[in-house]
Amino acid sequence: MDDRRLSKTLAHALRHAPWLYELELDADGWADLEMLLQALREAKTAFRHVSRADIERVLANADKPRYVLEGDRIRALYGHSLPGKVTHTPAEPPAVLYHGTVREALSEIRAKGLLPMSRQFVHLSAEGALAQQVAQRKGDAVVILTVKAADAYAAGVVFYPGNALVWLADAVPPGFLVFPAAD
Ligand code: HQG
Repeated sequence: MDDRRLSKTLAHALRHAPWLYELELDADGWADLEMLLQALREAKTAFRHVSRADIERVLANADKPRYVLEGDRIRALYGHSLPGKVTHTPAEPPAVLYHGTVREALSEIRAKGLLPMSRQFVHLSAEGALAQQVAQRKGDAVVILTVKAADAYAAGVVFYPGNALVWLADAVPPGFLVFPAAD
């Protein structure tokens, strides 16, 4: 089994297009594991023998927690782009968070702040190094923005934990962002 491909297919099914797998997600983004396994078996020949053990292995070996398997159900922790919004529970964020982006996006971000774009939430990182990795997926001219999360929270911006290192927000106005001096 190609675990990387399986992980990417999980993202497709649980974050982006469950309807293509005839999956029903509840308001918190949970899907029934058995239904997911059946859908994967039918969707791709490579997955025709996929089992719970394969999913458990992919989750256990992942570089970071993206999914949670609980009893007979599974959900993506963050990253959703579904039309219906998945519920996350608000919480107080760390004082400072980071967002990795690319230079091309900066003028828009200066004007409008961070917006969810094609996802349901803005994705923020608890560590600069993670923000760096996130941004490198987008291009070479990487820029790390510091988010004054405590100030934003005090001003009413709502944050939600995704996993230990990923935080979500509906949007972050430009006044709570620190732009690097050179940009
Ligand atoms: C940018 C991965 C113009 C934003 C990662 C980013 C992450 C704006 C892009 C998770 C903007 C959206 C999410 C504005 C934001 N104008 N551009 N006003 N506001 N942007 O992929 O944060 O590995 O939807 O800077 O690790 O890059 O898949 O978000 O460049 O945690 O588990 O618009 O996905 O997780 O891009 O990444 P994305 P992201 P996994």
